[in-house]
Amino acid sequence: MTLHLPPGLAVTMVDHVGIAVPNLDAAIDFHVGTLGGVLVHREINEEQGVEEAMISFGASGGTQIQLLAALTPESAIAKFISRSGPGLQQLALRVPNIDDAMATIRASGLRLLYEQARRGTANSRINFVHPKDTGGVLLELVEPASTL
Ligand code: MC0
Repeated sequence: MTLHLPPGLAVTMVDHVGIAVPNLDAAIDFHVGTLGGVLVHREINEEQGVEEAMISFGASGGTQIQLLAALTPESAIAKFISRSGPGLQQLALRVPNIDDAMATIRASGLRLLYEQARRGTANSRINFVHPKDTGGVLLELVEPASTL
């Protein structure tokens, strides 16, 4: 798959991959108990309509798995599961500055889902690029609360 990202997007790493799950506790049990990950963060994000849990692997951290459960039937996660079933829902790329990244995406003609960045996990700032503009992947841009 080719993601048609503009060359100027200053991605520093894959921040996380998001998995839509029907039952958050069961998914945490699997990722921690069976896969050996560590639950490093859990929160409810009402605006996004999700309860989410971050799973980290290995001593150095790095790319995490984000488990996403719907809070309401209108949630993007509920719609995704009813259409496609549980599974990979998004790829999140870390950027040093979300406003710069959004400007670059806009200049490239790709569709951002939000006019302004919104609050994401652990007080990060996030936006999304429409999956129809990225080769079929819902792409999240994330600026962590403290840029690493
Ligand atoms: C929909 N489509 C996807 C997709 N969701 N393709 C790939 N990956 C996805 N996740 C496809 C559909 O199959 C359809 O294709 C086309 O996009 C348009 O579908 P739609 O009817 O407009 O679909 P909706 O209503 O489900 O909306 C899709 C959209 C929505 C991406 C706009 O899910 C959205 O606003 N997502 C951003 C917010 C979000 O995902 N929040 C939850 C994570 P066809 O070919 O049938 O036309 S919150 C989060 O991630 C935070 C906490 C964080 O990380 O910090």
